[in-house]
Amino acid sequence: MRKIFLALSILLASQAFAQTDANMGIIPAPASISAQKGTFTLNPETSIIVDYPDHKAVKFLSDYLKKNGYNNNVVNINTMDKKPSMIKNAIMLFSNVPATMPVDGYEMKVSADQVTIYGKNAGLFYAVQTLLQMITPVKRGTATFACATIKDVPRFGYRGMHLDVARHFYSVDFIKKYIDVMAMYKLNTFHWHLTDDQGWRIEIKKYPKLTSVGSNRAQTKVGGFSGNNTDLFDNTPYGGFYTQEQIREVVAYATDRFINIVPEIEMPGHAMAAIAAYPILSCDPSKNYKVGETWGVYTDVFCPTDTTFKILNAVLDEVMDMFPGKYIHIGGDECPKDAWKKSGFCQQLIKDSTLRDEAGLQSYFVRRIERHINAMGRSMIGWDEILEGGVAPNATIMSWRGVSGGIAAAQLNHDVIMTPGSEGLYFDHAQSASTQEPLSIGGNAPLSKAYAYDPIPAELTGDQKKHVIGVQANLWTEYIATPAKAEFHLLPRMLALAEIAWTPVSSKNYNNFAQQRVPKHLAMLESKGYNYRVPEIIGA
Ligand code: TNX
Repeated sequence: MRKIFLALSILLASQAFAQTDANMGIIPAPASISAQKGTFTLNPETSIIVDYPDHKAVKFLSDYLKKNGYNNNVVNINTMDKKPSMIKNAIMLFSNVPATMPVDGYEMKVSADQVTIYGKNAGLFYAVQTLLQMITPVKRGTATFACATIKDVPRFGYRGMHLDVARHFYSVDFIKKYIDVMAMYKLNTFHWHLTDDQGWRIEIKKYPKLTSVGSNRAQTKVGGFSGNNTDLFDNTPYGGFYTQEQIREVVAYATDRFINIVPEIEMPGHAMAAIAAYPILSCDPSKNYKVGETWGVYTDVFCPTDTTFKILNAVLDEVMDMFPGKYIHIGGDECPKDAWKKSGFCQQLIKDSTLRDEAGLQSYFVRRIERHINAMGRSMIGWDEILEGGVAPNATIMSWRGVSGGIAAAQLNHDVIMTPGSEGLYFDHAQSASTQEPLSIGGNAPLSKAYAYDPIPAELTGDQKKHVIGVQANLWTEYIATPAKAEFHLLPRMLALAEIAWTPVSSKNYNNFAQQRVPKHLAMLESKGYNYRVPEIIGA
């Protein structure tokens, strides 16, 4: 009997051991983490001690604690005459750290007596995100944290999540909720796809028709894609746009969470909404245009005339005024050349110049826009089609049609952001091959596929690899019309994105991620009001 009991307890112990999560529930897994015995208890007497009370990370933490029923005061260490090492029952956040510490890295030690955290700007904020993932509530005002030592720094400087608000519009409140969940997982770039054939969603004061006309479509094609089910229209007008004031509000909200916003203004293709508002932007201004009602690619595109550049430069000036970040995304994808082939102006331009053909004309278009963006002190990003006909000299390339565009661009010494649809980073795709998946576009991209992707192509040399500045996943919304469906497509795949963007390859482990950490996070996300898809967990 005793023997059996012993065998049973060894079995249970070994199972418990097998289930010990080396990453302590944290997503993305930290670069280095070691668990220690014991816990720190946060109770109503615990002080939050800081050396910079106005730090965004401190504000974020104290707001969080207040909202969740913890009433702890923030104390400035400079008003105390105790050495940090002597202080007990305190969570201490210090931003005055050695210059050698990376801006986005942090160090954290949770021991039974105190929690100490060191980090600069973003680093301190990421430390707070980690800390909040470690919290185990006990009762109102009291929680525990498992003891651990963490030293963390992201693998990539650009960790992006995209959202298409052109095909379907999302409210400011939802954009903030989207930014919130990005921040929890240490993503730092929100790529806001603001214009497309089916809608122009950003107010431009100088060209008011861009929104008064361009933000409204008469109806939406409901089902199918690219020519299928063309009779399925919903007969319902659809519209929406952000005022400049709302945009600034969102930019400030994101900045408080160390998220930079990259606005995308599509050109020369995906431009029907703008052309419907100002036909002068097209190669045939006498035609009647309307804002796109079906998905897919339209053959009417911006015409490379001086008038077009004058208007687009003025649009970009207002955009750059609203978005203070380094990058402006100008699209550049899927630009059919039909209209340029038919246009006498374009054909003459090609003849009179060294541009050999329409691909050269696209390159001319993008280079001319880049000159304007660079002159304003900013950098341009374009989808990988901008490599065709000669890449603009300073452009950063987003590789979406597989990884080949990214490889080619890095070989040309251009910076690259990897966002390949073929590798599981198109979150508009279904999450399995099952017919039970809701209507979606372009194959399927399960959680495991996104997780397995390594953004650095093996084909590159060491120096070329340095041009891969980061990774991004995209959420196109042709078939995603509601916040609930957007979250269903986003989660939990965005957690895999966070881990491939942050965690060193050597620390990645899909079983640990999917079996031990994701379930806990989905419960937490659900409590915060997020929808998600229940993933297939191996072995569960
Ligand atoms: C291609 S990805 C597009 C988008 C569509 C998407 C659908 C890219 C640069 N262009 O316009 O929404 O496919 O997956």
